[in-house]
Amino acid sequence: MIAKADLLVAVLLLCQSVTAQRDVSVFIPSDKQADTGIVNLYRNMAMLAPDYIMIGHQDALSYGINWKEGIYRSDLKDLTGSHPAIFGWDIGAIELGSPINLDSVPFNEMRKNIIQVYLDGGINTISWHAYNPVTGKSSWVDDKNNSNGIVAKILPGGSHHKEFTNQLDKVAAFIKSLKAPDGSLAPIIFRPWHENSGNWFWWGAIHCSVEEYKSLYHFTVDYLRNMHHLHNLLYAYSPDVGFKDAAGYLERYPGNDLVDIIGLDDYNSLNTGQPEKLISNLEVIAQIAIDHNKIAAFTETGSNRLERKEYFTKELLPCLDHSDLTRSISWVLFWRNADEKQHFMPAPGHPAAQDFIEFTKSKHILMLNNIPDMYKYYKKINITGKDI
Ligand code: BMA
Repeated sequence: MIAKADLLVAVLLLCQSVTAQRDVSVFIPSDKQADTGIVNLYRNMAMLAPDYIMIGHQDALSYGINWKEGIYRSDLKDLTGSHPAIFGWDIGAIELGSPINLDSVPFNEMRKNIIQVYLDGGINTISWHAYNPVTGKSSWVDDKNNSNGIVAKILPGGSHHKEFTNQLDKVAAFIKSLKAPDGSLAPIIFRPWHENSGNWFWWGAIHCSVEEYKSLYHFTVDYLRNMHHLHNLLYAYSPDVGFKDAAGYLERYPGNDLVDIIGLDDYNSLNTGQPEKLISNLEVIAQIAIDHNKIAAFTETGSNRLERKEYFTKELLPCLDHSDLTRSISWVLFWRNADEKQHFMPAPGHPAAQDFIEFTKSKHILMLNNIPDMYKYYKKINITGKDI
């Protein structure tokens, strides 16, 4: 007869071995012709995902709360000694032929920084606050209550399809220009048509049907992948909050052959005092990722100005570290440090600075100086000083 204690040990061992035995060879990018850098990046992210969460910051290298040089400096490096592991960029306005993006970041400078991040083994992710190809206005709509029907007009057969493909040609030209000295293109996690469950962008839920949204995403991937032969991209899908379960999240999901990252933008849950809502959202995306051999990521979040000084250690970390599922989120990206009025990361001297330093000391949290070159092949990755 097996003693109860032995049975318990056996069950515990079985549970522990789930992560250890994870077969990362099943993590294959949705692009079957993906460049080696992308294949290795995806595999390495899968290897780290069960135990570690990488820190990301939008426009980290372009400017900080009180500086604007754009010379490979970041508020996080000034504060902690390391840049973040994930670098967020936005190419909104590239489609207008503008030399600077919607937040005044020069594209020439962005290109240099993206290539340098790649050479340093860090991860670049690009969002796109695309201007409206029909009206010429910004991504944000004037009327959130009524459908604007823009998506229908830019799909194949629509009155403004050509304007849309012109936009995509400019996006493709920028991505093709991200060339390292060895001729390889910097691997990029592209995150188009984000926060589509809200109504604030022209591609939002009220403005297009489920099928139109899926067609928009499908057309975008297909055009970049097959027309422009870009194989240095992983694609992130990142709706905003509002879903209750996997079925809700997947309502507008474009499809497994188009998406690599199961993302979430959530500024709402913690800023309205609902950690249980954030935990539930993260668990939903983590489980979807596991079910489809994909990677889950907290693609946008933050607390503007960090007025709750212990936001990182007392609010966010307990949610990220809540369960095996929440811990399996690959990264969390905080929005940009525009100035004193709008910033989501502390700089030295900020009231939340010490709390962020403590947060980065968690054994689950990784910055750029913790991770290996993400474009190389490893059988196993050991993170020094962060033993799990
Ligand atoms: C918003 C704000 C804006 C910015 C936009 C695109 O959330 O940060 O100031 O223009 O994102 O980066």
